[in-house]
Amino acid sequence: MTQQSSLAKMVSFAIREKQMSDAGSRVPEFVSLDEAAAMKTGTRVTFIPGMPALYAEALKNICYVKGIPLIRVLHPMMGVDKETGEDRQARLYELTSQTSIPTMFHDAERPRNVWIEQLALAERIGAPASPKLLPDNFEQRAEVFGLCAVVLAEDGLVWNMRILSDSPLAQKYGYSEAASAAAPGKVAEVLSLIDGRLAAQEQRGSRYLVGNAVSAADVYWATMSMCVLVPPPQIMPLTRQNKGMLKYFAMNGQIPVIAGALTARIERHQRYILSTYCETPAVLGGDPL
Ligand SMILES: N[C@@H](CCC(=O)N[C@@H](CS)C(=O)NCC(=O)O)C(=O)O
Repeated sequence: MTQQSSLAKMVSFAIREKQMSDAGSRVPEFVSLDEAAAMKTGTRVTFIPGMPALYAEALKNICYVKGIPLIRVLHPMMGVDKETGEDRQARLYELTSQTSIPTMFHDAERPRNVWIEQLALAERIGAPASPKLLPDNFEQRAEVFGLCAVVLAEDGLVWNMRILSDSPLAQKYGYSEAASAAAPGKVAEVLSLIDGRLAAQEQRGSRYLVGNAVSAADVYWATMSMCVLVPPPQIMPLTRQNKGMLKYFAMNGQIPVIAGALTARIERHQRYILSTYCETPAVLGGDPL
């Protein structure tokens, strides 16, 4: 081995050691919903430890890009408490008039429960030097919101992913045999739209979905695309809690019409955005495997 290559090896080993010890030391703490609701300062977002619930994971990534420190809050699970018989989400409903994950509190403001409001808040409270995720240019902003909506809003990619098969969650999102049968085609249509955009952008010399800079569309898309394209553990580590979910996501990506629409370009963009702009390996809490 030459002196140079052994030096390079030592440096890369040192970097890896640092990354591993960073990841190890970043064991996140979670406060309870009641504690979060009582706080009058800080940005508090609900999570399930060990579980990259997609909208929560995406909001975490958005806040990371915007340099917003987060206080993590335990999102109460669906169902009833075995001991008291009470609805575990009653307090969440009382505070937010809904139960979906994540909810976001900031200082003493009203809670935000929907991605479009959470994004606007993050853009407003982000660090001054952080990237603008909603372009000033209205034409580009329309593109960013349009792309986000076909991924995150009703009847978008994630919505349709949730009704691919029947489950209590699918029932909440309007599962029916007909809707479920149409879902893979709709997921594939969104994938083709994203791929077409990335191809056109590549032609213009841009690695981003809109314009020449990272936007909310890149961060949301790169995160939500995990539901059909699971990144490696260096980006999304395995935990006892997410093992089943990641397996399910990988299976979604194997449904023929979806597999046919997934491209190397989509994969490259996902990996680039997550590893360049977001915290990786993702810090999830829970029980790492
Ligand atoms: N409310 C969010 C979406 C978050 C969401 O749909 N979360 C789902 C899981 S993927 C959920 O928690 N659903 C259960 C519920 O609404 O109680 C939004 O529209 O931005």
